[in-house]
Amino acid sequence: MSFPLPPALLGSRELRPADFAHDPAMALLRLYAWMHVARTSDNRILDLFRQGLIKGTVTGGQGNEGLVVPLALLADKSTDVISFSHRGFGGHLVWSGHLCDHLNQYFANAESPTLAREGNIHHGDPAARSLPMISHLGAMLSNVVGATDSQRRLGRPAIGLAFFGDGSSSTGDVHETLNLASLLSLPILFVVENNRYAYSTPVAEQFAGNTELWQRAAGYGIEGFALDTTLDVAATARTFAAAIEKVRSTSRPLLIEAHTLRLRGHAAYDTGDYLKPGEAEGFFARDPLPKLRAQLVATHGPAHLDLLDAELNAFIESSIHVSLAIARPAADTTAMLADVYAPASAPLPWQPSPATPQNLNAAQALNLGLRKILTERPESLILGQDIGTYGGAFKVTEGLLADFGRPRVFNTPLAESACTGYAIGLALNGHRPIEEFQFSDFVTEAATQITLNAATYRFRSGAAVPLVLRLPTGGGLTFGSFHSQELDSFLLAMPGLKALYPSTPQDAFNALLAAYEDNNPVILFEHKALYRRGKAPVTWDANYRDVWSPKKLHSGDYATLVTYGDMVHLAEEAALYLAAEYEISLDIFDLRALAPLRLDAIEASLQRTGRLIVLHEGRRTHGFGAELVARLTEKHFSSMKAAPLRIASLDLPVPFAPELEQAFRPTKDKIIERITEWMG
Ligand SMILES: Cc1ncc(C[n+]2csc(CCOP(=O)(O)OP(=O)(O)O)c2C)c(N)n1
Ligand SMILES: [Mg+2]
Repeated sequence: MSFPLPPALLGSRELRPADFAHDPAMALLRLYAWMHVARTSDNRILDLFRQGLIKGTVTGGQGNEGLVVPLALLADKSTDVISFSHRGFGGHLVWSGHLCDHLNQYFANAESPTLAREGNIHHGDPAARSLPMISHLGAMLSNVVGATDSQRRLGRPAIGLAFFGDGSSSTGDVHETLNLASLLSLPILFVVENNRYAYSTPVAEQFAGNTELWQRAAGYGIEGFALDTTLDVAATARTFAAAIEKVRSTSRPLLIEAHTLRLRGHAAYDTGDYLKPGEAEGFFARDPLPKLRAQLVATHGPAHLDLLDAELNAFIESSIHVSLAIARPAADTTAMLADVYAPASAPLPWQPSPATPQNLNAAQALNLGLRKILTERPESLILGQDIGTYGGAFKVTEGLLADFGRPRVFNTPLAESACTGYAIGLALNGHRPIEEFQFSDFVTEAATQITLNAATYRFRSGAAVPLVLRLPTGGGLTFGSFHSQELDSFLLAMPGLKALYPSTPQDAFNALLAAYEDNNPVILFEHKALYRRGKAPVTWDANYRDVWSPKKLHSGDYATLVTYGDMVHLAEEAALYLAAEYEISLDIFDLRALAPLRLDAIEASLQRTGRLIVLHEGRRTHGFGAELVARLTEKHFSSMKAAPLRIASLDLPVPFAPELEQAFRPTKDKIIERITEWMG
């Protein structure tokens, strides 16, 4: 269905500082036209919600147009990066697409830009560097920082525009991101949309002491100022234009506390009964849109403005008409499931090196892989805590900074959430970051970015996030509860993540290359005990992608044993003992890829042996073995000769003392004991 032709005044989405000098009347009319369309559309969206034609809820931008429309018009849409907040409908309209595209999102129809997988304002246009929001406020700021850095690295004079509310200013992500942007000296315009409320909570209940949010800028070593965007739209636009220019030319972040309005409450369901008497009327009295209109009436006459409004309103109504007529999407679960991951990519044109095998431990194999990637792939970069001069807590990145330089190998502050969000932004714009977590345990700090942002990106926006997260994992080293965990089932309960878990130096090298070239966020679990467990020959392996499938390590007929990581080696030792003492042999599989699971070879084995043993280091309850056992037995129940056996760690926090930790996790002796008991 074709979309209605927009009125001529909406033909331009640009506003330049020079426009105010050359044709101030036209500049004001353009601002007014976009603000009016934003306001009226937001109001109509609220009506349509109340009529039941829009589902979920709607968080309107009424009152915020005087902030977001000038900024969107002034930004360079051909290069800048932006992520609007839930008050940014007017900004979305200006940035890209037809009004109908945005309405399609609200109607969640078959032409919705998120394929109706997301609702209301949770859309964007990643191809045009408008990064869609997730609900978790503050989370998108670091994405803007990453994508802007990516643009700059590609030689483009981009800036980033990142919005957050007064309420959101309390999140850790906002703090982490302001610090990171300042540290990396990136050109980001941070805009606090201060409407003095977070849902029903007034600013007085949000923060104490200095409530001037712009003054926080000094703490990050950046400039900041406050601006009341409710007074005079032209003056606001001129101030924003100067701010954009400054950020672009200095490549430094800037924080603007923009005082703004929330005219229709928090969301469609908000009754506003927490407001003081007369407070809502006070908001409307400060509304900049009628003031701008009155100014234009004085210059152009009332009839001109009436005509303009009528033309804009007719466009809105015909756009609503068109979008409403588009059918709701047919529920296609196959298509939805197919879109959780970005499609398989062609292998990268790797050099066949090293051609001669090198005797390396897993840490050295990973270092070799990182070196290969940095040498052959200009879009790669490596970040993490202490990975620079120090070479990482486990020395996996040793020497890389010296050889490849700080722009591509750099230390990050203790800010796992913002650093992961930053890596997501880089990945969205064509870079391929590899992020090292100092210990896998610290992924909980970045849980939102990993599981809700990166992992869902493809499904909800179509954009790929090629990102490698390296997680030094597992226990057995007396590191205690917070440096020893296996978080595989915790992370992989969320859709959209891939995961590899190598157990040998060669597999570690191969897994790194396979993870790197994948167009999805891939978690590389690196067991800390394996880093220096022993050396083995490592070489270029043309079949490196085989790490996405299990590897059969041993053939036997009594049972099928599935394991991965450090446990692979214990399983092999236990199997030798069982063969010698009990004369039973096992089919042993090193799973290697935890997501997606490819179980064909294991299933064939299980059909033959009829007995299943799953061994892993993670805790038993909700452990990864529960999924493996369920999948394999529900499919092959009729071939099973015995109940499946799960060998895992106890349901405890990882205890510290060596004796306690040994009691917690599987050991060779316990594996033998459990299997022999099970054999009866
Ligand atoms: C991290 C997080 N916690 C809670 C919420 C639920 N929530 C949605 S909007 C909102 C208020 C946000 O206030 P503010 O940042 O000032 O933005 P405003 O809605 O006023 O524009 C809350 C609490 C959320 N989206 N994200
Ligand atoms: Mg607010």
